This record gives sequence, structure tokens and C-alpha cells, in this order.
Amino acid sequence: MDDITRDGNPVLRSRAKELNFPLSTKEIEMGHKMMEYLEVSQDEKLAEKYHLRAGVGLAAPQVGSPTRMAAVLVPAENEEEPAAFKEIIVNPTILSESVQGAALGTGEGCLSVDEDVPGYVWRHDRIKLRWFDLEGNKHITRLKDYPAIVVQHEFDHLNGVLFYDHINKDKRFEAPEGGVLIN
Ligand code: 4LI
Ligand code: NI
Repeated sequence: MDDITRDGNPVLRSRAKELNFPLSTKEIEMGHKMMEYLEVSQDEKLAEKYHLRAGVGLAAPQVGSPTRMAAVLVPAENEEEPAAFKEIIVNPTILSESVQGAALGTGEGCLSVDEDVPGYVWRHDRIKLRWFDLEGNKHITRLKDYPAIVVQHEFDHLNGVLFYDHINKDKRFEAPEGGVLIN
């Protein structure tokens, strides 16, 4: 799990396939390993030891699997508290999205993109997400702000889209009317 596919690998530009339930043991293991990667990457000492860059989301195509699965681990703003969103999501669908746009004030990074690509990545501030867990149970979750942005970034990976595709190359830091900056 320590080799993440890098930009240029065609798996990052293809549409990932839906998974069928029940998932295979291999598929379930992959989900748990993806979440473990995020946990380890967010631990300063372990990340240094294993030379990992920190992430809050990881999609299956980034570990070489062209399937519709992603791990998301958005820590709480206050440690002590449980994570803002921590799930392995399978076959996600965005059911609805706010008109209100939002972007990370510092721009986005991606474990598959080694270079920093400056610019705002405008997304929807709030989404209603349908997804399945590893056991095949259906969930509907409303997300906003940072967790919503991360899920949209991971959802894009399942459709062969990378964050910098959304950056306005002429005006990298232009805000649309009514767009909010997160941080
Ligand atoms: C250490 C321990 C500054 C620059 C701030 C780091 C624990 C950028 C932000 C983390 C930026 C943790 C992140 C994403 C950005 C920048 C992802 C640090 C890990 C901040 C996550 C998917 C975009 C997600 C906020 C070019 C690998 N993550 N920062 N973007 N953090 N992290 N994205 N943006 N500027 N990327 O990258 O996981 S959505 Cl939690
Ligand atoms: Ni990414």
C-alpha cells in the first residue's frame, strides 16, 4: 500500500467500475488497507518512518484498483473528539449538491500528484451522499465544508478526474460569486 499510483498512470484517468456485493475478501482487505494508510499517514512519527505523505482521502484507483471504493478520514478539528468523517465508501452517488460553492483557501493536494498545483478548486459546499459500506449496507449522509470537499475529490478519482482539472488556469485564485473559502 506504500506505492500510490502517480499522475500519468492511465488508471487515474479511467472510469472505475462498480463493485458487486458481497465483496470478495480481497476487496474488503483493500478497503481496510486504504483506511490504515490514511491513519498511518496522519501519524507524524509513523509517516516519517514509512515516508508517507499525509492524506485525508484515498481512492481505489490510487492503489491501482479500477473500482468504486474510497477511504476518507477527516480528523476532528479538536483532537479528543471523534473524526469528522471516517468511512470506507463503496459505489458512492452524490444525490444532491448545494448551489453554494466552496474551496480550500490553500488549494488542494493529492497523493497521486507530486507537484503543488496552485489555485482554488471550486466544489459544492454541501452534498447528500449515498454510499455502501464493506458489508453492503446502504447509507445516506449529508456532508458540508471540508468533509464534503474531500468526498468530492475522492469521487472525482472514481471518474478519472484530478483536482487540477478544475483550476482556472487563467485566474487561479478567482472566487465565483457566493463561493466560500474553507480553513
Ligand atoms: C499532517 C497530519 C495547506 C496546503 C493546507 C497533515 C495530518 C494545502 C491545505 C495532514 C492544503 C493531516 C490536505 C488536501 C490540502 C495544499 C488529500 C494536511 C492531510 C492537509 C490532508 C483530498 C484535497 C485531500 C488544507 C496545495 C492528499 N489535503 N491539504 N488538500 N493533512 N491535507 N486534499 N490542501 N496546497 N490530499 O495541498 O488527502 S481533498 Cl490530516
Ligand atoms: Ni487525490
